[in-house]
Amino acid sequence: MHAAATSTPERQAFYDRLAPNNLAPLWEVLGALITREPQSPCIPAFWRYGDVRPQLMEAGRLITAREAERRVLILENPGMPGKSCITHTLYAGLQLILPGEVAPAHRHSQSALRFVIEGNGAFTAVDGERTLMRPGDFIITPSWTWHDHGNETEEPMVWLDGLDIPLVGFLDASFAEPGNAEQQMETKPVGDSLARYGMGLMPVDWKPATPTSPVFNYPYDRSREALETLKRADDWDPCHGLKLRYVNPATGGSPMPTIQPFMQLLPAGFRTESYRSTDATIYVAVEGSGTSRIGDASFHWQPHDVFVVPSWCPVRHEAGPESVLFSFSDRPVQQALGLWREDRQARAA
Ligand code: 1HN
Repeated sequence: MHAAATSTPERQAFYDRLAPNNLAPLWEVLGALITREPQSPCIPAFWRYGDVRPQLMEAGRLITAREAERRVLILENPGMPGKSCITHTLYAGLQLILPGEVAPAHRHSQSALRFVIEGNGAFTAVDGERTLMRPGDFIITPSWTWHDHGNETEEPMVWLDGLDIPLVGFLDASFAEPGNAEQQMETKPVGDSLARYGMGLMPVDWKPATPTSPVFNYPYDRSREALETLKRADDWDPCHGLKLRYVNPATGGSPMPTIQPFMQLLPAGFRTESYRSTDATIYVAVEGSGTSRIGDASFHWQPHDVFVVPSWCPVRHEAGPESVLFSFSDRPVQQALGLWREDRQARAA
């Protein structure tokens, strides 16, 4: 926006005298501060599950879930090495819990989502209620809720964690507390929240006390059935195929205030039109296979692969067979602040 000012020895000498007084000239940095378009350190990135899985299993031989507290390989955006983030505002990692293991109870101000990758029937407990994890389930651990995980099955359990860690860090609002027992007392039966709040019904006098969804597991069989039924309507969005967002049934808003997840179906051979939005988005391939062009990058994905679309970077997806993609972003934050934008005619990626 603003062309850089010419540097002269006299000006430079002045800047050097400003610095000890904790002063700096705006005109030297204005162009970098206020850009015409988003300039993100986040770059398009891709993780092939077939490559990550052996290293996750190696982590399983080197450290227990108990010792690690959470045995996770962080998916670090290569544009921000060492920063523990997958986009500028969000964190993601792949977590492994082996048969017989426990990941002890704790709580923190960061909100977390889980998207289940492999395994069948290990549990996560949130505020006294366990839910069993199945592939494709979307599970939330809202801010400041107690949570622990355990695997009482015979198979390894792997899921993708998504947290708002960088965002909360930027706001200097991180708090955390360890549980006083490794596992929480079970105070509600399995399935309680879904029955109470997730069936198009609500307890008659219930009023939401927080912006967070009272449902904490959105099982894949139900999400998949919704896509299966709706695909018969045949009204494909040119940029998204058939794309649904997960909601807090009490408000219609996102399940957690900082992260909006989505589930979308692309019919066989479907090519989406070039699209961009200001919310950098993390995708997980669930079914099928395809290719996504993100800026200048091109990634061929299969189930369990993860990829990232940075803010304002044009994306096009092309499905091979019928495909399902899960994704999530910080869209609710941007919308609450009046910052979110999209462009449905993005220059061809
Ligand atoms: C966390 O609590 C979990 O509860 C996973 O499974 C990943 C990454 C950073 C901080 C807390 C979990 C995490 C995390």
